[in-house]
Amino acid sequence: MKPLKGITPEFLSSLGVADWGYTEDPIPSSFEKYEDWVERGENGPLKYLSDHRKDLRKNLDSVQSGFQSAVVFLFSYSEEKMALENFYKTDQSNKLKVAGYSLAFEGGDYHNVLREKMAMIGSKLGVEYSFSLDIHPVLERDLAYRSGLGWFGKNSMLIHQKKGSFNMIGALLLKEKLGLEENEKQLDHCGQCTACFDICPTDAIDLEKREISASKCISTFSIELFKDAEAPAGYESAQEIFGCDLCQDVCPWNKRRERNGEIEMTADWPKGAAKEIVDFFLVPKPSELKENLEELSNRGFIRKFKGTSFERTGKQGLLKNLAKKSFLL
Ligand code: B12
Ligand code: SF4
Ligand code: SF4
Repeated sequence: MKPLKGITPEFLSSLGVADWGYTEDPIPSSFEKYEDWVERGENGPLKYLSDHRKDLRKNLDSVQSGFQSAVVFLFSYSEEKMALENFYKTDQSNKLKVAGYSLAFEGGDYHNVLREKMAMIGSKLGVEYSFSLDIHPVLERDLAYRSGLGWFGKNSMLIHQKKGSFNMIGALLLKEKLGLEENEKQLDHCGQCTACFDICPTDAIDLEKREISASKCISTFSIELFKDAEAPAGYESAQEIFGCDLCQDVCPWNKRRERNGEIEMTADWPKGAAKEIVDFFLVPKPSELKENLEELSNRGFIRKFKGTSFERTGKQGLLKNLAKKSFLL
């Protein structure tokens, strides 16, 4: 990783930055692809992608008025993801699975954690900025693509050739140019591989179009829907109860890193809220987990999981996820 305007790579790494890129281009290269996807209804229940906020994604100027440049970061959670995978192999594990990002950042909601980290970088840069971090009407994979941070995989993940795809994307949108060198855009390295398509339990990936159907993706059902809803076919027997990493687990660009010993194991994992989540969701027998969740009051749930990714989905949302599992009927 290169230094960023006098900020050392060591400092950036200490914040979990796997790589960063820079672009002065406010226009996504794939807006038409996104619009077509939405027009075909592939956003399913995610209405914020098709309402008035859709067109805001055409130009970064709608999010940062007077936009001149963006510094884009990949925040890695490969280390915690590897620790989680190792945990799944132990006798302690109840064999249920959750999205790796939810157990990274010490179990804290990445929106809060990464915002703080980017604010530290922003203040070192000494510039005025606004954030783009998931909830903003920005095509963030495209922003990372045009900053040279990766290519769009067939599973639609932004994949970095050296750092894989277990990275969250965050950006500082600036009203001035920093005049930094822009990386070359990364070429597609999926080749003939179809591993993500082959593994997806709900058939959510369209290989040719290189997109996913949000209605069929386990992540939509299990994270974004808070009340009773129909589960996508294939969900009932999958081990995933909150989000899904399957199409990344099998990706050779993640596996290669693991095989080559490039991922440093997090020694002290899980800690903080991550430990609370592991102990509650990933240790008790699935039927006990369901009972424990039912017994917890809504307030008790919020107290226990405040500041984590589970807070938003909530007790009812998680009970809905468990209710659709065939092994719990
Ligand atoms: C809506 C959303 C979802 C939805 C829909 C996902 C989807 N694929 O659309 C659901 C709930 C299913 C979801 C799931 C997940 N998500 Co999500 N999600 C988003 C969100 C908020 C918007 C994405 C969006 O606009 N979708 C519309 C589709 C059409 O766009 P897209 O998926 O970005 O795909 C673009 C590229 O694929 C590109 N493209 C594809 N092929 C080609 C080919 C060419 C030639 C070109 C030019 C372009 C191109 O065009 C598309 C439009 O830009 C973003 C945050 C953000 N503001 O961007 C996070 C985001 C995409 N999610 C993220 C994550 C981590 C996940 C999960 C891994 C979480 C989990 N473990 O459960 C899964 C992964 C599922 C998957 N395989 O995509 C990260 C991805 C990081 C990365 N390295 O890619 C993001 C960027 C959040 C963040 N700030 O880090 N997510
Ligand atoms: S996250 Fe899971 S359900 Fe969604 S596309 Fe990937 S493998 Fe399929
Ligand atoms: S699993 Fe294969 S096809 Fe899918 S994103 Fe990774 S390299 Fe591309």
